[in-house]
Order: sequence, then structure tokens, then C-alpha cells
Amino acid sequence: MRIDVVTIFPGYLDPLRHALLGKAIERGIMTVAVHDLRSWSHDVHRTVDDSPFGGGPGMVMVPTVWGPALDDVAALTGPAAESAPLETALAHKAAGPAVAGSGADGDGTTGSVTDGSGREGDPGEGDGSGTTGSGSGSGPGDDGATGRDDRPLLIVPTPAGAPFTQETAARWSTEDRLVFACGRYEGIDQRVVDDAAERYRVEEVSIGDYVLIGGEVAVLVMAEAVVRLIPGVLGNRASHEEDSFQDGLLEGPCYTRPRVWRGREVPDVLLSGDHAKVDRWRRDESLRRTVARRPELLDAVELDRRDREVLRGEGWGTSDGA
Ligand code: 6GU
Repeated sequence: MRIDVVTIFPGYLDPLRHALLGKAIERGIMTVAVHDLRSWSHDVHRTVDDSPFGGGPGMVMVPTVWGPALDDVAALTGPAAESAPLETALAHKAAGPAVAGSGADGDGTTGSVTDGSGREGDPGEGDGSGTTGSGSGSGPGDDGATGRDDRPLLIVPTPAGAPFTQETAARWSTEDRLVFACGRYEGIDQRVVDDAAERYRVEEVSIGDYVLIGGEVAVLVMAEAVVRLIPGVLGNRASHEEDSFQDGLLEGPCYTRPRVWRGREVPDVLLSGDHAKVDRWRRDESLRRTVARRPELLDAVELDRRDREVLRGEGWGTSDGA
């Protein structure tokens, strides 16, 4: 997978190099490139925003900068061809500080856009092949052979977007290319998003019901959620099969040694060695936690008779319960 991020704060994306994502980059599972939007500005002030038509507070990011930026990132041309993939923090440590031309604000100027994954070089097949970006099936980017739409996925983080969920993360984890367009200020001129649909499949998404200053932190959140689902990234294959949300329930509590700590004991059942009993207990704890914290999640969960019994024990289905 290749991830491109376009932002006016490239340094914000430095954490992408660490931990899980750094490991994935190191293993050649993914490439990440961060692009400074101001590379596409036209004036000495490197302006990227202007006041909103119709009045009101704040500034809107201009289409005349975003349009060419997204064109170049789709095709990996212009300034987008120069943005080196992020090196991992580990690689930096190994090489020592101040190696080959590190960029002023962390977007990197070293090397070429290759990572050994053999994936680069065929983005944006749909470029110029059509004029409509809408719909699936045979649109621009349809390679004709597989019928698959191979245009990269453009993700625009915005509090006005559709909710980003575990399901979204799973769906994106099989993509070849994700491009994130980080807006700041009041947002990006809507025509940018509408026009980008000619070269990309586009999704506007939100990570929750609160307002962030810009999309950068949301990109870190989403990238981590997506990348950990790519096979080979997490050490233990089974570990995300038991995640909260994977079965629609919240995960219950977990324990490790010592068996007694500050007088607090680990639940006996976990020491019983009876796996069926342990599984049942974990299911019960998940149900209890879910009904207490996120009762609305239960609407989408298949519950058997035993599950319902446990839930009723928590007041579920009564007038004061959920
Ligand atoms: Cl994805 N972006 C911004 N700017 N604010 C948000 C958000 C995203 N999700 C919730 N708030």
C-alpha cells in the first residue's frame, strides 16, 4: 500500500514513521509520502486560502492550489514526484543524525519515490480518459480487464464527513493507494472535492463528533487503524480478530501477572484452564461493558438466549435499561 498525505503542516505527520507504521514501511509493506501543499501555491507568500464567498468567519482553502496538487499526487508528477517516502525513525537512528538533505519541516527531500515494493509507477490510470468521476463500474480508471476501478482513493477528513469506523478501516486496508487531503481553516473549496472525482474515488470522512483544527491528526488516527489490519503488520495474526468492534461488541477487561496485586485478584475463571468457560466469561464481560457504555451497538449484534439472559441481568430491555 502507498499512502500520500497533502498538508500545510508536513511535520504533523512525522508520527507516521514510528511504531506500527514505521515497521510496515521497513518491511516494505507500505510507502508513505507527505507533500507540502504550499509547493503548489503561486505567489511569494505561498498563499493557500482566501475569504469565503457569502461571507462569514475564517478562511477557505483555494481550488487553484488544491486542484493541481491533487492532479500531481494522482499521477506522481510535478512536486509530488519529488516528495520522498518517509524514512522510518529506525532508519534514521541507524544512519545517525543529519543524513542526506533532510527537509526543513520533515517532508523529506531524500532519494526517489521507490520503496522496493514494486508498486509505484502505475497510479492514475484514469487520467484524462474520461470526464465523469461518479459511480462505480466502468468509469475512468476502470482497467477494462478486471472491471475494477483502480483510481486511487482520495480521503478528505472533515467533521462533516461520513463516520470512519472499523468497517471503513477494513475496507481501506485492501487498497493499493490512499491519498489524504488535509484541510485547515474552515475547509477546502467544495469544487476541489467534486473535481477530484474525475481522477479518484472520493470519500469525505469524520473520526467523531467533535471538531479538530485540521485533518492531520485524523489522518494519523485513520492510517493507524488501517495499517494494523494489513497482513504482516501486526505480529500476532489473531490479535485483531478479538478487537473491540470486530464482533460488534466492546472488548472486556484483561489481566496478567501477578495473580494478586494490591489485594486485587484476577477473576478465578481465567485461572481455571477451562477454555470454554473462559470464552463464555469473556463474552459476558463484553456484553456487560457494551450495554453499559455503548448500548446502541447491541442493535447490530446477533444475540443468543444466553446473551440475552446476561444482558437482562444488567437491566437491558427494562424501562430504565437501554
Ligand atoms: Cl476527519 N477532520 C477535522 N478537521 N475535524 C474532525 C474530523 C476530521 N473528525 C472529527 N472532527
